[in-house]
Amino acid sequence: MQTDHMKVATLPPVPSRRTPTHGAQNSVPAGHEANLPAGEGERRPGKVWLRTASVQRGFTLIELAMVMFVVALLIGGMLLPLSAQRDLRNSGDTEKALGEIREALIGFAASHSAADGKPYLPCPDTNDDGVEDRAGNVCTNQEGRIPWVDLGLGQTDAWNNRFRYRVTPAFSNNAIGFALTSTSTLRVCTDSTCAATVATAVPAVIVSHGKNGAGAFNTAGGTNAVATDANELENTDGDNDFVSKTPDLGYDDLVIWLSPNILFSRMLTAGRLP
Ligand SMILES: [Ca+2]
Ligand SMILES: [Ca+2]
Ligand SMILES: [Ca+2]
Repeated sequence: MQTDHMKVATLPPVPSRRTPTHGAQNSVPAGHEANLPAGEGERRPGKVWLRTASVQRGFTLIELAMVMFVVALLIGGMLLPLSAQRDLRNSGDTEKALGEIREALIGFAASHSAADGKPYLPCPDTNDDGVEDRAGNVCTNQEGRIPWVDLGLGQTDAWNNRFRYRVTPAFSNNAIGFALTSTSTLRVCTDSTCAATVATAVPAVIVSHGKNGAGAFNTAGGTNAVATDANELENTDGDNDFVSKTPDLGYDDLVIWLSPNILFSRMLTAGRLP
């Protein structure tokens, strides 16, 4: 007679936990065994492979998105500063050129004698040849381009427009030169109303019309379209008032002037006055 112990011993064997029980769905497809860590496929074949593959796909997409995001940031972050850097460089180059024009005007006065032996400043160039234009002893026009040939300077600002130059009659007559008593009515103001001034009685003003170039003399011998900004218009309307102010959306002109005191001082140092 068989005991209970003997009956159990004759039952069909229980499948081992190591044996796959989920059929072909959970088994490792042929050829993918190499993706499993060493020994992993043998211990936990189907479930391990599925989890690993799905996690890898997810990270790949996230990483791709992150890389694209970072690249977009880098490109956007580099382009803006490059454009800003170019504007800064152009402004810096033009400011340097304006400073050289001012020095050259002083040098011209120190080296040129009017008929009375006194110094004088050059007249503006009015026909775009870089040479000053006179009618007899006075200027054809008190305002025009800087006479870059007479001054030995570059022809344009960084935006390829001419520099505007206005000079006072009392300082540009080559029969009667200027003296310490000579005065000017040229003014540089803080805005187009000229309620406040930056400088008064200046012998000469030089203007670069900036990046927008509005109203500037161009290299084709003509003039660019006039400005719409009131402060910029003040620098092209041909009178004795100019505006020098902080740049804003409408105003980007660069304006310098010849201080009468510096001019007189340099003439005294050079022995040209009194
Ligand atoms: Ca000329
Ligand atoms: Ca301008
Ligand atoms: Ca004006």
